[in-house]
Amino acid sequence: MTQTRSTPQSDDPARVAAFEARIAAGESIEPKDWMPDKYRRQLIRMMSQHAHSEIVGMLPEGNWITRAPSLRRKIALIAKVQDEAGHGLYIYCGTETLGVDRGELIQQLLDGTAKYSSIFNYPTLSWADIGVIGWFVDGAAIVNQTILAKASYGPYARAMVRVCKEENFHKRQGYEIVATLANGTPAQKAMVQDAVNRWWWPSLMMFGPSDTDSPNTAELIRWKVKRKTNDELRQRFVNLTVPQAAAVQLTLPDPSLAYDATSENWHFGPIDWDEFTQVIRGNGPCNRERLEARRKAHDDGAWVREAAAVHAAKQRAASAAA
Ligand code: BYC
Repeated sequence: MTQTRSTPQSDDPARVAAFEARIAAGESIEPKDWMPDKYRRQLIRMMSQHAHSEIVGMLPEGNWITRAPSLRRKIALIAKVQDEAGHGLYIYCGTETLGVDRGELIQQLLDGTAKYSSIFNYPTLSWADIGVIGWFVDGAAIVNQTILAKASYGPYARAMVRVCKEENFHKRQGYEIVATLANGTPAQKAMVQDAVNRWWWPSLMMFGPSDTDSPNTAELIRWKVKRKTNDELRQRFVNLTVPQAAAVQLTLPDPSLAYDATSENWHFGPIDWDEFTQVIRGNGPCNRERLEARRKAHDDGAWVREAAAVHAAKQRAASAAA
């Protein structure tokens, strides 16, 4: 703990006012700067959920590495999944700048007490799902994270710059798979349309509850962690994706989709928030499977952590003796 780190007692109004003036002036908050305890806790909550999402997000696509239809597709998919591991580690590092230990955060994930993105609790049933995940899920992530690259907390904002560069590649490889299948045989076209039908609504849920039901948004916007609300980002994603679907002659599964020339937005139908609530409470189609896979990976990696700890202890002893 640094001396500048805040405690609940230190959140006196004068310090909070000075902090908020820095935020209002567009300054970046850095790890050793004073910050209100609630700002720190909000960041730890959001960043740790984000890191967990990247790590759990490897699983649905990882399932298809052995079944990719060509060597070229396999290489691209391995690289994408590896990038996601990197994003997770990068964001865990960012979270540690706030004074938490990543071991503690990972334990919360393994215990089932931490959240991660709802989207990764859906199954990948066909190769087309890999294309649609790149197009929709990475596409949604880019919409969300391009804005987070302007977040008030420096380490998180900087992490997002790099992450978004890689997500752009992920989205393109996904859309290219989709375009190839959409221009393929009738069976391939049916397969990709089926994947679009299954992933569309869960992708809209990625942006979180509607603004009226989002307990954290107002505070995060005030502190410029979030720069746009959940509904604003969801609308942007829909506006970007509708023409992309038309370009590959696929149909988004929403009969209410209609262009509103006044607002220049694509109006969309109601989201099934009951489904979203079930998924984030642990009752989605693959929640249990995902956590079991993470626990197994953690247990299988125990020997690596032990060896690394022994190595680090030896290094410390050697430098102390030198
Ligand atoms: N899933 O007040 P709200 C990726 C929770 S991975 C689960 O609106 P907030 C990728 C929310 O946490 C990208 N939970 O919250 C990887 C809160 O619960 P708590 C993941 C959700 O924070 C591999 C409660 O609902 N992206 O790109 O203002 C392959 C109320 O919500 C979800 C990020 O993590 C959800 N979808 O806004 C491919 C981005 N939505 O904590 C791609 C960073 C909401 O109060 N995070 N909840 O118990 C964010 O931008 C924001 O945290 C959110 C939610 C927009 C997600």
